[in-house]
Amino acid sequence: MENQHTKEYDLEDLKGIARNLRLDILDMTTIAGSGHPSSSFSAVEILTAIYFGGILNFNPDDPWRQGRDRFIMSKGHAAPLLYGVLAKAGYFDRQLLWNLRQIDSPVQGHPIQGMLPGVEATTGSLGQGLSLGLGHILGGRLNQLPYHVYVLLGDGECEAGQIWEAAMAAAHFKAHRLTAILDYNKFQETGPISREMALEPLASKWESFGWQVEEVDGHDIAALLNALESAKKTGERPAIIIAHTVKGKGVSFVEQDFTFHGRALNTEQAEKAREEILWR
Ligand SMILES: Cc1ncc(C[n+]2csc(CCOP(=O)(O)OP(=O)(O)O)c2C)c(N)n1
Ligand SMILES: [Mg+2]
Repeated sequence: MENQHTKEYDLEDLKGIARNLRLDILDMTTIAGSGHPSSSFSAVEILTAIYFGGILNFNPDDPWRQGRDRFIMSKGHAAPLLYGVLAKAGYFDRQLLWNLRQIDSPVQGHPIQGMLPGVEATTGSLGQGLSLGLGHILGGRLNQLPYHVYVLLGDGECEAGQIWEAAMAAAHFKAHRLTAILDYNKFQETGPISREMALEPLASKWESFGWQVEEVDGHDIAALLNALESAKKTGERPAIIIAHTVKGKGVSFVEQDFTFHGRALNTEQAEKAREEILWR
């Protein structure tokens, strides 16, 4: 089978991968002295489930095979997480991770398509990834390639109107192989979502747009895997998994502190964070 990662890891392995990804994110951003550690920590379990839980059909030895499943990091500022995952999956040497945000490095602050194998889209300008994902679905339909497309959205990102255009279009085009995962950490850059521009009632909004909706604890890998499996069986509807998460998850003094958005930990904070990630 082309998917090298199907059933390779059990739940304990996956939790270990998640822990190591948090350490990588911490090191990448602290070395760079900038970046988005809290946005990356928030979605660690989501990407662990997708890439290493046997959900995504991919092969780093043949990264652009036409029939591959696609993962699009629509909240592109969580690039450190994506890079950590792609290195772990074998797309490139993990030494590259320590060049985050350096001039001319392929691991820029936001993902750039064409600079690294496994990066499916240039993102960072929020709001575009769901439309890109739908485009892949419609292209796959024309080419008779039944691949699945996964798109990770931020909750602040869902304040962008293009998300809702894509939501409407995906239902209209019966994009049942499209799965969005919403990293619902309740914060965006400048404060709580409920204050900046509230999204609730969120599940019923997506349902009314014609999507299959499931809500899960976004740090529970087993629950995420179940939800990702049911998202493969939606009849004709696209699916969204609303994953309730904690921004900064794993490091107590970063959790829910939106002033850490776009701020790296200094070396002293990073040492405390490392202890917590390892032992908490
Ligand atoms: C179109 C656009 N507007 C504004 C920004 C600046 N920006 C970067 S991250 C961010 C907040 C995103 O919040 P959310 O989607 O909730 O992500 P997370 O909480 O996971 O960091 C904003 C406003 C941007 N990158 N793109
Ligand atoms: Mg958020």
